Amino acid sequence: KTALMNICYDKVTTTLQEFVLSNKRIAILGAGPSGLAQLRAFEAARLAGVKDLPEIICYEKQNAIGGMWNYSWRTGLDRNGEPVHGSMYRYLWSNGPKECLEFADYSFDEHFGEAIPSYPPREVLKDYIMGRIDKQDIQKYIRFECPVRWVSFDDDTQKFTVTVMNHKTDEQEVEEFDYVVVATGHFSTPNMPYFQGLEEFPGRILHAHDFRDALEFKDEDILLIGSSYSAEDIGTQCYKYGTKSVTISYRSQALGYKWPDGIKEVPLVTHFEDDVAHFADGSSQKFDAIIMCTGYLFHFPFMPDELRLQTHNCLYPANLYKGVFWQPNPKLIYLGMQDQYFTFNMFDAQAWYARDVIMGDIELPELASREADEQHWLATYAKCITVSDSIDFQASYIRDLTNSTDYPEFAVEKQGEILKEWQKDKAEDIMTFREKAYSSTLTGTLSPKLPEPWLDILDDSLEHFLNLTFVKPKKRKKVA
Ligand code: FAD
Ligand code: NA7
Repeated sequence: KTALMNICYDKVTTTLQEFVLSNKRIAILGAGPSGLAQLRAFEAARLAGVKDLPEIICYEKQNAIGGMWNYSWRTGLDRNGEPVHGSMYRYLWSNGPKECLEFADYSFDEHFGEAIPSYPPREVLKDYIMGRIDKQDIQKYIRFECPVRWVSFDDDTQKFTVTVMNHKTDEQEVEEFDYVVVATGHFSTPNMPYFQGLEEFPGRILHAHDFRDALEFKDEDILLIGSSYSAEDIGTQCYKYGTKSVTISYRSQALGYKWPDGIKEVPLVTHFEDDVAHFADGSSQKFDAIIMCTGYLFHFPFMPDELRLQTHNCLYPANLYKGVFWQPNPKLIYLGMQDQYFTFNMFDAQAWYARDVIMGDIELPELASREADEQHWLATYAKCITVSDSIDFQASYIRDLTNSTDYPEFAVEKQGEILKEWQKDKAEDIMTFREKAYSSTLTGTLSPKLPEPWLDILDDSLEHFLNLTFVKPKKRKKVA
């Protein structure tokens, strides 16, 4: 009798669980790599036979998936009058080895059917990101041209209300959800500083967010302000496509690479007089254009203060448990908000963890334990001094997440070592580091090399790149 009662009880609770879970609704805001990782995490559970999946709606401002990788020629406003999300430009090549961003459940070898070099151009990387998505299937979850306008949370009902503008129907939509996943990225809203005299500068003044084509600056003397990834990449791009000179003005620290003739670094601008910039070391120079490579703002205009992440670009934004769950209300989830050595595989690690929490497979501890965990990570982060420390920190953060889920193994520490090699390659020669080749930690495949110097490959299209005759690695002779 007891056994029978247990079976009945099990049935009732299972049905109840199914009922409760299948009634859960999740909003994913943004269909870039982070939002797609969240969709993929649930899809992986479905493929593994999990039935009681929640209902998901993904709201995307643009008219296609891919986020930042969905290149847009537009600047300013899009066709719906919304701020253009894209900051990517023509001729952009991966700025880190592809071996360190490989999805653990979908290798480059599987996607391309052959080995490709370690630093592919933008279109090639985009093709890979899209490759693991079933484009037909995914459309049913995503509402395109639907920028999120506002998110609120009701303490009584414990539900979020999400308001979006559906530009396709020209109507506002309001829906309730149990969880909200914010995956709207943080490299889109320019941080645009002011320097005295800018208003009199006669040439173009733009932010890296609006930079699209290096050829626009051919034969010009250009000034880049800022000294991080955007400055080094836009600077080297412009050099590659025939800019007369590139001057990089730094605030805290020079990039310090061995620059070719035609690129130099100077301290911060103090002020402008007409087309002349004056620098903190007393030097001055005339310029044709200024590109602010001064980073991006974390911008969530659709979030009320009590739900809004407020941080600068760093490896561990405060107020997020496991770098993901909003501490005061962990039903609000932020993906991909870290500065990024690792990208796509880190977004996956976060999305798999978030899925398991939503599904009830991982139980979140109480607020005090969550805060203690966050403090532990923040204290470790505070001890990071070198770039190597930071890479190790992000690798151990990812390992901490993947330890608790079924996301496939991808030797994140080994990838960290590749990132350290990447740093050395750049220090050795910033103009040739993309000619190096690394081995995939998933398949063991050693990438072939580019057949020509990166500086000489001007056509970065997918078609041209895949038609290059890559230099295959020499087979090692067997030791007798
Ligand atoms: P995003 O890709 O920014 O996607 C966010 C999505 O949210 C977008 O589709 C956007 O339209 C949508 N969205 C925004 N606001 C709203 C709203 N209110 N409502 C609805 N939807 C909204 N990473 C690398 O791994 N390698 C590289 O070489 C590399 N190069 C880069 C070069 C540049 C110039 C930049 C800016 C970034 C680069 N990155 C690179 C980092 C890049 O940001 C990540 O690879 C990745 O795109 C981040 O994914 P995400 O989904 O978090 O954000
Ligand atoms: P980052 O990496 O956030 O760097 C921003 C840079 O801008 C950094 O060097 C800052 O100097 C500099 N900055 C910020 N404000 C100012 C002012 N007011 N004056 C001078 N310099 C300033 O942004 P990036 O755009 O380079 O890279 C972001 C992503 O885009 C990255 O992942 C790439 O893949 C592409 P600081 O060192 O703080 O003094």
